[in-house]
Amino acid sequence: MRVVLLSDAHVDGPADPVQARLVAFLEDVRADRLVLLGDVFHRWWEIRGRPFPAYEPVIAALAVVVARGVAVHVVMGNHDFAAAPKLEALPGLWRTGPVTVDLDGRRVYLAHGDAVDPGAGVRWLGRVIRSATFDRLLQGAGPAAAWRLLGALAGPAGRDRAPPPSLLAAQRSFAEARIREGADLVVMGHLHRPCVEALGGGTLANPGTFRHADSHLVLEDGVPHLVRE
Ligand SMILES: [Mn+2]
Repeated sequence: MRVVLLSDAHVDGPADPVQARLVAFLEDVRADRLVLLGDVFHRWWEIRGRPFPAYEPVIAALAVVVARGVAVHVVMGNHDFAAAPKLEALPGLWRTGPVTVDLDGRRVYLAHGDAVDPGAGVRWLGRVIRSATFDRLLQGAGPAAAWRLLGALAGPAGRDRAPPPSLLAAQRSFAEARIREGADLVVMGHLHRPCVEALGGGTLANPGTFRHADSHLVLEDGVPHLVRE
């Protein structure tokens, strides 16, 4: 089985060239299974039940992938957690949070990876953004103002800061714990740094970022390797 895993595209609407690149990638992807490991969208919200129209081409491309018979699994990230209802409504698409799956007989733990981010600011902002009060604020503001406000909070999609060594260490020790619990392979994104490394009798992999490094991960019969375009 061929599984393609992709993370952190952070697409940001029709004016963002990465969005067109992602749509082309999705339309051409050759895989039995496609895993989108979070932060596909840089700022998703639904105002009065309607998602931002800026992302319609990506949703249409996901429907094309499903129609071609590829099993599509989306693991939510911290930038696009609010896309859950729309993604769940797409026929044939499987949406989860962190989850362990069996791929070619290997136990594979999949998560976006923001749970290991101890940044206090991120946690505080995350709680505010997930509150009912914040949703009421955005509903009242309407789609154009909500788009701008979320853009200000999310920061420019093009920004790519190197993760501090402490965060890389936190991801590693989190992965080690999952391996001790029985995972053969742990795949997490969020840090924007690609890797495939042996860890405590298992393997830690990060697809890196489709946005910046143009990288993704391929599992060929359970064996992971990084692809950089
Ligand atoms: Mn993230």
